[in-house]
Amino acid sequence: MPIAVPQIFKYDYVPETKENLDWADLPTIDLSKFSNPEGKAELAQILIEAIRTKGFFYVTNFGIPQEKVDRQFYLGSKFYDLPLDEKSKYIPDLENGEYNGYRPAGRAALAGGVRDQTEVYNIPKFDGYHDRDHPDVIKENIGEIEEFARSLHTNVLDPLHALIAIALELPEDFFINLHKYENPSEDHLRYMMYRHFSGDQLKKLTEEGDGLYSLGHTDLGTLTLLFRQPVAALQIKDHKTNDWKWAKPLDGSLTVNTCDALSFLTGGYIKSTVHRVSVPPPDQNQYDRLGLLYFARPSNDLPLKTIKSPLLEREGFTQNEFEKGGHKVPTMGEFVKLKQTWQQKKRQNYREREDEVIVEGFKGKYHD
Ligand SMILES: O=C(O)CCC(=O)C(=O)O
Ligand SMILES: [Fe+2]
Repeated sequence: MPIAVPQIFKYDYVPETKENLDWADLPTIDLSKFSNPEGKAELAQILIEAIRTKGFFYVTNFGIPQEKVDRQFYLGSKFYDLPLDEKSKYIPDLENGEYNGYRPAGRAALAGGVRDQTEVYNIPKFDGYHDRDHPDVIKENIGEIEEFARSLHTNVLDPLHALIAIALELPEDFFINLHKYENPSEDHLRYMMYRHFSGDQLKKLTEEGDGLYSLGHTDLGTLTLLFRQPVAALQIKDHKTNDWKWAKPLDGSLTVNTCDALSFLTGGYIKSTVHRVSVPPPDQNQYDRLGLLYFARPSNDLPLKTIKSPLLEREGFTQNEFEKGGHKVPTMGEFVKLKQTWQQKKRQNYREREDEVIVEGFKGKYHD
């Protein structure tokens, strides 16, 4: 009889940086206050202020045990341990904007003539419309992954969507209804691996280039959830000062940013937050950086027109870039397809495809 060997499922995080970085000062949404009416009203105000001034905020006390998060990092690390041949079986038609499955490193041209070393594995929403095959390590744990993804929807996205609706003076379930889990949408969970650069490559990237793993960009959905990431690399562009600040990992928290769809739906009242990923500080640049993210998006059939809200009307946010320019308003599904196609296309040169029209009224941009 084989002896049962206890399995160690903890993913080992790397030590935090000791460098004195210019950290962003971000507000926190403590969801333990969500269950009482005063707490909820207070959170709605903190959230809208955070979104309007910073575009990034932390969320704490969302009721998902740290062990479940650690397990996801562990599964992500196991996926990235697979040989390239095995992972490559799951590459979708990236050139035509497909993004669920595996994206290998080397598709983006970074500064200094260096190619990216970032791998992505996207697992779509379990809504019955995204049937995909996975390698064994994912397949064998798919029930747990589904439960985790659904818990993000219930424990994090639903309350945040309620708070945004309250702040915009809309019925509490307004955004929740646009994101119903059972409706087809392009939500996905992501394991992301930034392999570290060393030697010549690191030198070229940081000395000849701008030292960026990914250029300044906005995400295309509603909210992006990032699990605590001890390797400092994410930088946020401050809405007011335009300075780049580092996002600090905070224990037991999620870092959340607002994205394109939320900006379209609110006529630009909520901005899509610009962020980028830098080479980590010197005491961490020898580590690979594993990320765990969730990208939330409204239903595919939702037209991206400005919603009616008493607050938006009072403040004069009644048209987004499609409406102002007299362009056809795309649905969320159309917008995802077009922006993903722009994003996923392989680049031969740094900053290729900048200012390309993605949809009439919206161009592809790298933000400095
Ligand atoms: O890795 C990160 O911290 C951010 C990644 C990101 O911005 C993205 O994948 O859109
Ligand atoms: Fe992003």
